Amino acid sequence: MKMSFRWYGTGNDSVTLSQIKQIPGVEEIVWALHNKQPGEIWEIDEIAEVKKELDEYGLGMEVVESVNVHDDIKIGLDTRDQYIDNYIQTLRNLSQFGVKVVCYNFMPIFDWTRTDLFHPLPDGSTALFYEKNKIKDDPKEMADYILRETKGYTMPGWEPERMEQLSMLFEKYKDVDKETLWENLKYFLEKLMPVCHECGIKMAIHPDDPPWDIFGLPRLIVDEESVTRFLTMVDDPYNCLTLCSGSLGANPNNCVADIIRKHCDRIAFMHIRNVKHYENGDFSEVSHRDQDGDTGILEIVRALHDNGFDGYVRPDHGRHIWNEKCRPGYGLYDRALGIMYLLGCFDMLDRLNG
Ligand code: DNO
Repeated sequence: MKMSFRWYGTGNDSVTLSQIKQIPGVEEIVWALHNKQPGEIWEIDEIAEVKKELDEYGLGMEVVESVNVHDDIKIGLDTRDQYIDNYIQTLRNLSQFGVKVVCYNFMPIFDWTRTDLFHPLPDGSTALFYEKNKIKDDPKEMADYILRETKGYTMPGWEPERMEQLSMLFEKYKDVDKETLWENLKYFLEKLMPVCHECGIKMAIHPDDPPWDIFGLPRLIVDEESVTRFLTMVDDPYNCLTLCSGSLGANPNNCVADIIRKHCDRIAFMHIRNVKHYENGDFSEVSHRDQDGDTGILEIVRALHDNGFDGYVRPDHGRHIWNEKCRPGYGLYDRALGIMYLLGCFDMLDRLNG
């Protein structure tokens, strides 16, 4: 297992590489070229710049999150082949720098969705929160809220340029039902797999967050059944998961540890975070400590450990604590605490079994 930390790049993140370097156990930076639009090729010289920065701190760049998938691929338009070719070129370029895992999602239009980015918790910190009743039919209000609250930082999937085109995007997706989306995902992955073998890069899909349909848009990777369907649909060791405990764990019927026990060999990347459920369907993100939420963090770590997980882990979102001003969910302090908790669990299991 390799511990990693997501970083948005110089000038685009409140956290610095020198701070990350001081968190015990972090070997890899989870990175991306955040200025790139879906469908654009990531050029060699742009990737080389990131490498130069990370090399200075002795931090690796083996995991990319995310190379985003162009909507035309998800919708299945004729133009998709050109965008798939570009994606393939990006994979080839990334492989020259030793990238091993590419995280992506196949969610139509929106990436992860929350209704409150700074919800107060009883201990005085704030965290990301989802209030079911606030997700109405019209996503415009949500989009405006998110753009306002991210305070200058763009949130992946909610970039202002995309949000300006919301009605056009909804129109393009109007005939895309769940089965069509599955077909388009299969088409995309089948084109990519030979290149992934050649380049040694695993494609690791991120589950849909929250794991249910929103705004009338279909969502695919939502539970154990759909994860199994996904892995068998393209049954290839390079077709993998970014298993996000917080995304799947938002549905109280999902047991993330069970999914790990069943599919550990196909998990390339773990996002570990904890969620607390409310009876009315709302949920709040909480600290990584097992007792603070309902996700079963200890069981998750145990399942990874017992099944010999050898992929990458990152603490997913953290709370905002000690008055930190940061990207929603992506501060330094609580994610660093999360790492220490998770490494404590992994180290203890190693010691007990060693
Ligand atoms: C949220 C992240 C997601 C993830 C994408 C993968 O914090 O986990 O935005 O990066 O869904 O493409």
